[in-house]
Amino acid sequence: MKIVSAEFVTSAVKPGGYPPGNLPEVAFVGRSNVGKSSLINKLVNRKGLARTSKTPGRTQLINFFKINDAFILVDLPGYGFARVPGEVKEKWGKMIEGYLKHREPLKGVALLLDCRHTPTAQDRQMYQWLLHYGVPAVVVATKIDKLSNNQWAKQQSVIKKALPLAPEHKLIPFSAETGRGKEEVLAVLEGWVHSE
Ligand SMILES: Nc1nc2c(ncn2[C@@H]2O[C@H](COP(=O)(O)OP(=O)(O)OP(=O)(O)O)[C@@H](O)[C@H]2O)c(=O)[nH]1
Ligand SMILES: [Mg+2]
Repeated sequence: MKIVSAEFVTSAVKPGGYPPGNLPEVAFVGRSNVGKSSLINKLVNRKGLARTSKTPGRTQLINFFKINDAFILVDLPGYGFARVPGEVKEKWGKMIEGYLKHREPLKGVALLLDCRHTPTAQDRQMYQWLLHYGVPAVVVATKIDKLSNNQWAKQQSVIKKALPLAPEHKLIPFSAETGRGKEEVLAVLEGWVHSE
C-alpha cells in the first residue's frame, strides 16, 4: 500500500470527540513507551506526525490520523505506566476500553510488545480481551533493531507462549529505526481497511 497523505485529524478523550463520518479505523495499543507513536510515524514516513518521547506517558489522548483520505490510524495512550496516579490510570483505562469496545468503524487492532520483554499481565489481558471480543488483531514486536536474529528466535517463543498467541494471529518483528516489518504491517492494515 502506498501512503500518499497523512494528516492529524483530532484528539479525543471520549466518544463525543471522535471524528465524525465512518472511515475505517485501525488502532494501536500497548504499554507506554513501547513505540506506538514511532510506528505510526514510520508507517506514514512522517517523523513528527505523532508525538514521541523518551519519557513514558507521552500520548495522553486518543489521536486520530487520516491516511490517503481513505482510513484512520488511531494512536491510543499507553497502559502500564507506573508513574501516573491511580486516578489518572483509571481514566486512561476507561478511555482505551471505551474506544475499543464501542467504536463502530474499528476494523482491527495492532497490539505492540517490546521484543525484548516477556509480555506483562496487562499485555496478556489486552490480548485476551481482543480475542474474547473477536477483534481482528496483529501482534507487533517493536524495537527489533535491539536484538540479534538469534536473540529474536528465542524471544519469539517466549512471547508466543506467554500470550499465548492464537494460530490466526501474526507476530511481526518491527523497527521504527530501520523500517523492518513496515511492509508486512501495512499489508495487514490494508486487508482490514478494505474488508467490508
Ligand atoms: N531503538 C528503537 N527505539 C524505538 C523504536 N520505536 C520507538 N523507539 C523509542 O522508544 C521511545 C518511545 O517511543 P514512542 O513512540 O513515543 O512510544 P509510545 O508507545 O507512543 O509511548 P506513549 O505515548 O507514552 O504510550 C522513544 O524514545 C522512541 O525513540 C524502535 O523501533 N527502535
Ligand atoms: Mg505515544
